[in-house]
Amino acid sequence: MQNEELLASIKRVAKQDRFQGHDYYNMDELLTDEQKMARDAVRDFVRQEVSPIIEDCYERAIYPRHLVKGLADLGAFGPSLPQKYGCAGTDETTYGLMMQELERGDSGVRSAASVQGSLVMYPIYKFGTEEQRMKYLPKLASGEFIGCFGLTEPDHGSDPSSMITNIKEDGDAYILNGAKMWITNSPIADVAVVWAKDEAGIIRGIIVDMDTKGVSAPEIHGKLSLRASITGELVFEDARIPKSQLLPNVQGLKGPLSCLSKARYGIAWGAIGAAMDCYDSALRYSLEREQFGKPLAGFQLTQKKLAEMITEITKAQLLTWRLGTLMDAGKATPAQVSMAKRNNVHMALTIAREARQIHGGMGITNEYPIMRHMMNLETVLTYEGTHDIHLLITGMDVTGLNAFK
Ligand code: TGC
Ligand code: FAD
Repeated sequence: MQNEELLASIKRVAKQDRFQGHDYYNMDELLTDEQKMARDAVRDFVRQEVSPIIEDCYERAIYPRHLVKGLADLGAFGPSLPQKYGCAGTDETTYGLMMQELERGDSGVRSAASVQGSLVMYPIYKFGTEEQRMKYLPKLASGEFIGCFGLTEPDHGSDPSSMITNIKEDGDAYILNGAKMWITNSPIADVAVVWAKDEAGIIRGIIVDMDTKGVSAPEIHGKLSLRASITGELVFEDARIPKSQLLPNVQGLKGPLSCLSKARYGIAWGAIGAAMDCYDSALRYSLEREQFGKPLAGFQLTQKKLAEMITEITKAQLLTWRLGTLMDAGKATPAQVSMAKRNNVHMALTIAREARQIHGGMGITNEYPIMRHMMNLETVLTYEGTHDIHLLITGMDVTGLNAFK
């Protein structure tokens, strides 16, 4: 559990964060001034608040909860939701750029923002009543409340439609039973958006206040990835949830899946941030480190690695910027989002592995961010739909044949 003493013990290092963004195809020319300002504000926040503490948090598996206030002040929680609910009302590209910068800092920090915004606030906004929106959204936007999203179960991960968590009517309430697994932020959450089957077997979303009797959230320990993020279970034992907490405006798996489309979109941008950080570090290291009397960057094999890295980053930037414009126009399909999530996370993981090689032995230390990004990206490759699930989504989209059933 995260207590104040633990948070106060987080070490701040004075080491300079020398990251600079990479923009080989002048992508900045495609961005508005507002988009660039939002990106740069998050970049500064990461430099000042995340970089100095992240290695210590990662090593000791501490979720830097004190960052929540700063993230809220940046508008990182649900930035594209309306201002009426305490959000910034930005476009989707701005949201993406913010996720890119946060994941440049650490995938766990981006996770904190994308779960809160896309998986908790978005369903309440999209599928909730006005009363539910007013009750929860301002508090989630300001960071007063932490939210979590319960879809995955111990025996139902890639196939959430087989879930067994359920609600049964009892007077003015639903009785919720079941268990969710691998839930980001559940041990520290104030509120959970939980997906459960009703008595007709239809998947419904319900907002659960975490202090409800019969609700618990044991922490999952022993993660060797995403260590600066807190993960737990959600256990429901005859938890009595008022009927007014049901999200009335969606039924079926498309409810949680449409939230995932938003979050996967953010991950597509986020992965570019992690990749840029690895590339940036590898480029600098290879120019400064000499072997055989010249910089590593002067060897053809190193140049091959660096040239392939910046090529893949640039392709991902173009793909993702275009996806952002489709999102803003309301035209992006879930399959297009899947392609970008899958491509970009794999691209970032490949770059992290190559960057690790360029750093030689130093690459395995926490002097450099590489190994931390690499370990984090193993989770990112799996959550929000695994690498192979997204491949099958693309396969189904282009062939019209469903390989899942
Ligand atoms: P299927 O029959 O294909 O679809 C059911 C209904 O949903 C619709 N749909 C979508 N709607 C919106 N957005 C999407 N992305 C959608 N994908 C499908 C679909 O049109 C259909 O609608 P309708 O009206 O006909 O009912 O469902 P299926 O059971 O065959 O499953 C398909 C599959 C395998 C692709 C899906 O189950 C899937 O994506 N599985 C992966 C599970 C997953 O991604 N879990 C993520 C858990 S949350 C998480 O990881 C958070 S990490 C947080 C962090 O820290 O950042
Ligand atoms: P499985 O579904 O058991 O898959 C195992 C392997 O089998 C994978 O390689 C998969 O690709 C493959 N596979 C499965 N089906 C097929 C198929 N049809 N064809 C080919 N291969 C297949 N979930 C939430 O609901 N909320 C959260 O906040 C959340 N946060 C997470 C945080 C972390 C750190 C992690 C690790 C996970 C989180 N998840 C969360 C859960 C995550 O979404 C699941 O781990 C993911 O969907 C995969 O499910 P699984 O782990 O059960 O793997």
